[in-house]
Amino acid sequence: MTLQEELTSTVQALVAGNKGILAADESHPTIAKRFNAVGVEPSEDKRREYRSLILSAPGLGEFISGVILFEETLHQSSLDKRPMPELLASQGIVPGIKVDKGKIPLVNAPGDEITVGLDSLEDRLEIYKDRGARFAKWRDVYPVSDTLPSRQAVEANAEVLARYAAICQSLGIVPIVEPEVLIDGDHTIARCAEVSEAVIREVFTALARHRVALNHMILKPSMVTPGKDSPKATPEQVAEATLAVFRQVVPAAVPGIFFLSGGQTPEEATENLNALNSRGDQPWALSFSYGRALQEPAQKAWAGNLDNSQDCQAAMLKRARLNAAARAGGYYPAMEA
Ligand code: 5MM
Repeated sequence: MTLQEELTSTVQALVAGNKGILAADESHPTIAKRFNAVGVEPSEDKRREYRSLILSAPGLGEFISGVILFEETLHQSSLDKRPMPELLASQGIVPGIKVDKGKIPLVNAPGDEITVGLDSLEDRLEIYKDRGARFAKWRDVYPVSDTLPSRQAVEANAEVLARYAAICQSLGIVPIVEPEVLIDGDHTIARCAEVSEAVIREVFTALARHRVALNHMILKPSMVTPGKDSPKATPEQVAEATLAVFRQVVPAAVPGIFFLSGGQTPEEATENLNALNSRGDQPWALSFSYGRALQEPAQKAWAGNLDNSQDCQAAMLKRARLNAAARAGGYYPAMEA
């Protein structure tokens, strides 16, 4: 297969059916926070146990097309001693990998951060690809206030995101481009829309500058919502505001917009996705690439105890199934029961 054919086949597999992507790529500090919340002491063994459990939930591949792994997981074996990428392949799921190295303060831009990890990215991607990864993910983060993010942050983060995406495609790896506009704060939905539009516009300007093929990438943005300390918007308001922005700035050549959950509850994230998919045909597939909103109930059910394996897997499957229904606009709250 040529590199172009590889990219096409991976994108098609990721966007297929009513499926979405599971973000299971928490760095060590983030997964430690999640484990502490359910009373589990974080360790390499516990991370392996938990991730092996959710990834082997029977039938997960019916609703999940791809999983974003953290580097450690890509090299681990499941509880039944199969390399994790092999376990995913047996479920019909494409393995992916988070490749950014986190954020640092952006010099001369107080309050803003820049994502790092471009150094030696090619070498790391070759290793990840040998191990089975077919797509990658890089996340930039933008805080929202009256003055943030600064213009420097918007431009600098877009530039690195585009360089990452170009490098991935040159090696036959599909880039997931994740500009996360944070939900923290008390801003209005209108302010979130304004920031989202500026951020995503700049991202696509940089992607064009670096000649990234838009048909061979996936966008993973935040939905347009009010800040978490402001009154909530209804799913219909979120869908309307989100589509108003995305129709202005996301080219139709992009095959899929796979939203992050960003601090929404599992139920909210599903309802909002359903509202997005209930507003008629759009140029792109609108799906999910949730971390917390897919995993929170599974983590609670597991609570660090293998005796809870079945409940943990059932909780994982339930959220995956309901979000797949939302991707088709066929979710209704009674399905939660
Ligand atoms: C799963 O969390 C991912 C990794 O975050 P850290 O590097 O900060 O540990 C994160 O990139 C995630 O993929 C996205 O933020 C989407 O996850 P949510 O939970 O917002 O849906």
